[in-house]
Amino acid sequence: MYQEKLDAFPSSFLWGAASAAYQIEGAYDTDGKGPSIWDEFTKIEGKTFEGTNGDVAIDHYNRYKEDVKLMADMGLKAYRFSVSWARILPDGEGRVNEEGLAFYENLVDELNKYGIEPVLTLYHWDLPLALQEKYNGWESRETISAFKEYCKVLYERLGEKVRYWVTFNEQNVFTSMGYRWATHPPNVTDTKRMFEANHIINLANAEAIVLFKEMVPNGKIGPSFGYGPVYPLTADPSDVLAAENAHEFSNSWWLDVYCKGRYPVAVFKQLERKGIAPTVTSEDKALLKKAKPDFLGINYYHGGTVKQNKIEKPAQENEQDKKFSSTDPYLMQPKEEQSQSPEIPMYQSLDNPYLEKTEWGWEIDPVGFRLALRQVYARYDLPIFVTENGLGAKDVLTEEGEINDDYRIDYLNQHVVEMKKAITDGVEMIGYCAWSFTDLLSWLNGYKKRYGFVFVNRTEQDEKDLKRIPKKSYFWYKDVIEQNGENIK
Ligand code: BGP
Repeated sequence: MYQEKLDAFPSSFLWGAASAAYQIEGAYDTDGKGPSIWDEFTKIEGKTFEGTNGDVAIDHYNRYKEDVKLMADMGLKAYRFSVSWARILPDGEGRVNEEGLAFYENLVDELNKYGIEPVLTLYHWDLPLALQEKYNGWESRETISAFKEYCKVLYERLGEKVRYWVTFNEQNVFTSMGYRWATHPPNVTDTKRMFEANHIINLANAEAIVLFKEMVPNGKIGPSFGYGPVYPLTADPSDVLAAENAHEFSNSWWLDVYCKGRYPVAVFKQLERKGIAPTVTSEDKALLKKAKPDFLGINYYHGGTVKQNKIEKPAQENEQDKKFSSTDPYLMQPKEEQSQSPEIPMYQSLDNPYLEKTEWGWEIDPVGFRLALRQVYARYDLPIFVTENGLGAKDVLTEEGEINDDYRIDYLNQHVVEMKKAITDGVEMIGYCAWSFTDLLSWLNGYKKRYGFVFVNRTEQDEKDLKRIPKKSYFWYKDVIEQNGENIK
């Protein structure tokens, strides 16, 4: 849809930036924090880039005041961060660690002092190790009770100070990486177990929302989902059907549960045929129906392109048939053919011939962002908070001490324009958090792949002085915020 003039961003629009505890905090065993599954996983040889881990990360735990000051100087309106569950409950349940709680309370106070809206993510992947060891983590319903306990502590302590809450970050990503591809903890390769664990997490998400409504009536809560639109390679109706299959499998499989309280039927039946559907009781169904998010958090990096399954139409060997790498989290696709692969009868993934890629092979697709916002809003009728979007790149610190990341400005600008078009289309939006505020530890890519507005002076092996240096994009975003996006064209 062509629009001659774009609507302005709402005056309350939250221009923000995001992070996650394990990727920034460091202080992995300080002040009574218990270990998480990531503390353990990163120590397994060969799992992360050059063996990087979050033991120190960017030392945000000790430097949060400096980081928040940089946010304030930029004029940031919102800051999304996650709480490390094992700081609050070192054993995942039971004993509460006051020092851990104090850290987040201080952080929130610091943000509020400058008028920066805190956006708190309850779970950004760092499950307390104790729960993994004791109950097998998300494969057991005991972990749901532990999660409720943890939520209760935070709702009680921070419910008055934090308005926006995110339950789970990218459930689609951490379940597939963790239980199917063994590229995240708990290092499992079993599709059946993945779907069972995913169902347990759906229940935990629902319980957290139900409890929130009782305890924090003035707050807003929702999950953050890694969404990507799916394109058919051609107008061949079989390819269009394949795209619908892929969409239901990669997006609706989660979003329908969050918003409609039920699984999409065609995918569920496909999993049943394969013998890998999750076990869903009637109590589960009632709980899922009861929990309604107030908004949807959308993390957008890219979508995917598919064509008809190769059983009905075997693939010809050409460049287009290159399979997606298993580390691409946004479109589930088998790296090697697993007997349990439910995708094989549904679709096959390809590169999109119209899109360029980042250095890490992620397609760059700003129009897909508008499409994502439109699709999600039309289907679920909830306000959208973009909780992540950004460009991972190798930044260079010049001899003058500058980082001229014009490529990042260009990327973000293109995406913000498309968001403005989506707003003009009528999509109700709360805000936009770029990923990320400072540079931080990329889960699997160390410090080579950077996203921040603020450079952090360290490498994989050398912690250096961890100095914070605003990049060129920092000043660009400052300007965008100041003008409430008026300068975005
Ligand atoms: C999302 C995660 C973030 C962040 C981002 C970039 O999936 O929610 O935590 O890691 O992706 O990912 P990467 O560092 O792998 O490029």
